[in-house]
Amino acid sequence: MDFSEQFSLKGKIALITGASYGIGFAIAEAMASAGAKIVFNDIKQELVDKGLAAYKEKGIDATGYVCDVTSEEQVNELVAKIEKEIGVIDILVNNAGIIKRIPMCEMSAAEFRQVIDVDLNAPFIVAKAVIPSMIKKGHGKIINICSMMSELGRETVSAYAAAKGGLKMLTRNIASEYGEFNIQCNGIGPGYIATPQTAPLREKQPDGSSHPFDSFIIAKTPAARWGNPEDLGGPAVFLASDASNFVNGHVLYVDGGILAYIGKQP
Ligand code: NAP
Ligand code: GCO
Repeated sequence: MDFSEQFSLKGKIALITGASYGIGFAIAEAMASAGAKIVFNDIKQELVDKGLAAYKEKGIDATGYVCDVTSEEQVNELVAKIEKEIGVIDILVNNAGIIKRIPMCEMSAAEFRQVIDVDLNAPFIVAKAVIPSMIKKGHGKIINICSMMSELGRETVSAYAAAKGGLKMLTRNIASEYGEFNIQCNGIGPGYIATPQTAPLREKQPDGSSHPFDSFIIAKTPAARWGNPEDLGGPAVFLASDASNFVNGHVLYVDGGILAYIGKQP
């Protein structure tokens, strides 16, 4: 086999959840470049339409559906519709996610549950919906978008860290339970990436100076920069391709080295 073929996604159908923009969009773009047929969902039709226009602008013939990934009924309908209209899903990227930055003792149980619902329960629901057909087909790739907060905590992100820590273990458990069916389940742990989700941490201060958190992250990252969504494309293609057929239950941190580094001395 030509070595580059190992990284090809030609003939594969990839479902990336929450991929109208941000990290999911960048991963979809990379997978499309590697030959995959892109299918995505978002919670609102207007965002699906916005995503379709953005994909078209990039020359990508993506298919988009409205689906709230926290609803098992909607997810099962989505997967059945994809299988009927496009084909069996070969690659699932559980990307959809939210964060609420609230001090734990000020966070309501409902707010905590909402984050867990989207960031942990939904990846379970979507993976459970696609695995049976992957087993029948004899292969499958599941990539869960974890986080540095799968490993570390910080103030105000208790629900998010709990969800992403759980997602790391769900990743390992899917790998354990379904590896024998030639299904590989791995995680990608992005570091701090410049997307709408982290925009509040990067906005300029009224006096035009950098946000303190922005400076903090730059000092904590050996690469001395925020990540871009495009930085995640290559790692995602690797984990979606035959090149990673013996990689299972692993979380690949794409963080510029932040998890390895104590931080620049002030
Ligand atoms: P983002 O810009 O906030 O995009 C999240 C996407 O998920 C949006 O399209 C959003 O749609 C969708 N979504 C949210 N809830 C949904 C639901 N119930 N059903 C369907 N779609 C839903 O986030 P991002 O920065 O691209 O992050 C994507 C993933 O990477 C998330 O899992 C996040 O936790 C993770 N991550 C991000 C970073 C970072 O620094 N940005 C780092 C590590 C991990 P709406 O706009 O309609 O809500
Ligand atoms: C935060 C950030 C992080 C990033 C990411 C880091 O508030 O600390 O939003 O949680 O989104 O998850 O890997």
